[in-house]
Formats: sequence, C-alpha cells, structure tokens
Amino acid sequence: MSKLEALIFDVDGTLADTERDGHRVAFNQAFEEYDLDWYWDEELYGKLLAVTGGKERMAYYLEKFNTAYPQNETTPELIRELHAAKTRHYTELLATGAIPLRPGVKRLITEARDKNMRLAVATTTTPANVTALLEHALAPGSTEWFEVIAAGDIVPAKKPAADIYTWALEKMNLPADACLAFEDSRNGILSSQGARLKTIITVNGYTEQDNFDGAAIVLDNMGEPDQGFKTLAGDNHGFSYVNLDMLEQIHSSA
Ligand code: XBP
Ligand code: MG
Repeated sequence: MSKLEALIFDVDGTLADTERDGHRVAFNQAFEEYDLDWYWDEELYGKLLAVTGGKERMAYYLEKFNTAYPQNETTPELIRELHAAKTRHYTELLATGAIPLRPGVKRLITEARDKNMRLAVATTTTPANVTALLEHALAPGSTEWFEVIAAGDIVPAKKPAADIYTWALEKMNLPADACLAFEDSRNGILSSQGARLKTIITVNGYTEQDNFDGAAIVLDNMGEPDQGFKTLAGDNHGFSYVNLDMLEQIHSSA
C-alpha cells in the first residue's frame, strides 16, 4: 500500500451544494434568455441529475421529458449556445458569493495544503465553474492550490465513466492507492471506483438515497470540531469531523 499523497475532490454537491440553487437556477435563466418555455423545478432537476454534464443533461431533457419540443439539425447548436449562456449565469451567481462551501470543506483543504498533501479536482462541470467556485467560496487564488483540475469536456465520457479520475491520476503520475476521492453521488462513486480509488462520500438532498456500496465511509457532511458529522455507513475510526488523521486511517485500513 502506497502512502497517502493526494486528495481528489468532486466539485458539485461535494465542495458545495451547487445543483439546486446554482446550476438549476442558471439553466432556467438561460432558457428564459432564449425565450424558451422550458423550466426545471427542483423535483424535475433531481431526475435530470441522472445525466452528468450540462449539455448532455439538456439533450436528455428533450429526449425524455420534453418530447413535444420539435428537434431538428440546429438543436445541438442551440444546446451549445444555451450551455454557454448557462455558464455565464452560473459564474455570475457564484461571483455574488451566493453559494458557500459545505461544512468542513475549507478547514480540510486548508489543513491538507498546510501538510503538503497534493490536491486535485475531478468533475464533469465546466472549468470556468470550478474556478468561479474556488475563487469566490474558498479563497482568492485558491485555484492554484490544486495541481490538477480535471473538468468538463477534457474527457469525452463523463461520470459515471472512470475517465476523468484516470486522467487526473495520470496527470499527477500517482497510483490510485496513493489517493483518496471525495464524492457525493452514485455517478460520482461509480467514476472514482472505476479508477480504483477509495472514496469518501458526503451526501446531499439529491443524493441521500443513492447506492454507495463500496464507499470507505458515507457521511452527511465533513463535519466541524463544534458540529460533528453523522456517519451513515462505514467506520469513522472514532473521529467526529474529517481531518488528515482520519483520512490516514481510512487510507491504511483494509
Ligand atoms: C456535476 C454535474 C454537472 C453540473 C453542470 O456532476 O452533473 O453536469 O450539474 O455542469 P459531478 P455543466 O458532481 O458528478 O461532477 O453545466 O458545466 O456541464
Ligand atoms: Mg458531485
């Protein structure tokens, strides 16, 4: 077993609760901007999350939930334009500071950085969205804390495919057993486990019912010293908030 050298974080749902009040809102703003009568309420959005990637999600919506919309050869271009508008709305929203990091995330990343742990991101979201979240919710300049940001269309097959994690591992030149992954969803853990990464799950409202078989541990969030996490599955090794000591123990346990 290699020593623990790197932490690889998913973004949406893991670092911050971005989906319901961030991405969903931005998609709706883009639809309005294009005079479309499409509207994604919270419940419908939960179903649409089955497909990762904003462009792919819109295509899935037309295929399964808005079959009356007349698609033609210009539809892929419309989806690309809508996605660009959605990214603009989303990054503008993040710049207002509307979406904070989840409990314990900033503390853990700061501790990891102080202890020279290597950091990376593996996400299906657009690179500009990652930068916007890190710069506005973590700290100005914090994008630089991550030696690899694997995001968006960098690999053709998005999560649940393992490709994005495999790409990040290759860039860092590390084996999977020297790293831990952090995820929040079924598609996320399928991807990280596909790359043979031990995975820590923090659930959110959209993913609490997901199947997390094989996760190292499933928590409600990372916890803080004054407000511990709830353990939903797995061994917390006696810790009440996620810190590097806990991660070392998870990493070295069978
Ligand atoms: C994130 C996603 C993304 C975002 C939208 O999944 O599914 O599609 O919702 O991002 P994960 P874009 O957390 O598993 O990476 O619109 O930029 O594609
Ligand atoms: Mg996620």
